[in-house]
Amino acid sequence: KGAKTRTSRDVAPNFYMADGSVGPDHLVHKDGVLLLGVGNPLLDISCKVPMDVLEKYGVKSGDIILAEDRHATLYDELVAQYAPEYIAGGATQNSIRVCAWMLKAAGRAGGACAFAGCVGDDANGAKLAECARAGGVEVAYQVDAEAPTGVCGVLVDPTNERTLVTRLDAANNFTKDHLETAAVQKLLVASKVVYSAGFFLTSGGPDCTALLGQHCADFGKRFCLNISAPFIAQFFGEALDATMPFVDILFANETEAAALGEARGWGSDVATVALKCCDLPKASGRRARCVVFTQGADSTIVACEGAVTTYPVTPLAKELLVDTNGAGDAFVGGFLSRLVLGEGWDACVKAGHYAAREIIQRPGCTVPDTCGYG
Ligand code: 26A
Repeated sequence: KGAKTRTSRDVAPNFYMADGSVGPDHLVHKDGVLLLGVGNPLLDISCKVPMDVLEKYGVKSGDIILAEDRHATLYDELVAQYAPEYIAGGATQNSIRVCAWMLKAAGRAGGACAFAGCVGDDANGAKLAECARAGGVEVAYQVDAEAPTGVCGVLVDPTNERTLVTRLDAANNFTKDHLETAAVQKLLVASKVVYSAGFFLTSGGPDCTALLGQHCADFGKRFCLNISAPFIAQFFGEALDATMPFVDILFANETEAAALGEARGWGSDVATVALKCCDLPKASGRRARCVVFTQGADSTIVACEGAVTTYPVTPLAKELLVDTNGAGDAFVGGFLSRLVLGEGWDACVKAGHYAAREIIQRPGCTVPDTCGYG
């Protein structure tokens, strides 16, 4: 509250209403950019490993962590001994790719989704760009000549659980200046919704989310954030606090919601945590914050303006489940694909559930060529 809200007339001629007039809400850029994501571009190095690899590197099955010195040799070991699959990753970019895939099926192919983040000047960075473009995502990467493109070790253990050990490298060197370049400003101004995974708080940090969030608050767009991992709730509380006033839609899964509740002294009941998050102060008084918590195969909850709505998930037969890695990212991609089209929460959640269900039937956060949603 309190922040002065400019109208879209300040930024004409970029914004047009569906009828061609310039208007403050449901802004649509004439070039059609609907969603901009900013986050850590990573190449996933995914392998099946025995339990002793987890023990050797002191990681717990299911953990999501930033690599420390003791993980330095992990990546070479994976490459040398465990025949990895290389899959384009990075939580934010995954969601943006899934959103582009869903939008394509809705007849909005090309130019609808864009992503910015920092990669190295190397083959892995080129591979990520190629994969994003092939998926219909326009990329505006910052390129760091000094550091390699970031990687995420995805350790699939015999219990079929995934442990993610991320070495950010170049992704960690993303700077706010990059958001101020003409290439990114063009996308930001053109966008209708901006999304970052909470992981981005570890690299770009609250200065970057504040720039993105303030832009959205000023121009009546939505800024969306994901908690992404329990460690963000536990150890990046200050960055989260600084970002939260700008957040129009907050996403998390049940574990992250509980971690946030515990860190704030709200307890771990997800509905309670959701309502508490709704009530945190907001920079723009334009619309109430909406909080969306997924719970795996259990119902998704949406909290907004004091009400909690529950959306059951259709169970997937066990034998069809391949890999839950990226399920949360896919849910967000599906959800945002309907949000940018101006649809309501029911349609957003339905699309989120569809996208997540597709992605868990495949390795990593990858999509089939065609999307049957419609
Ligand atoms: C800062 N960290 C830890 C991370 C990540 C991450 N993306 C951004 N920052 N750790 C894992 N991921 C990505 O999460 C996806 C699964 O949800 C992985 O690259 C993987 O594709």
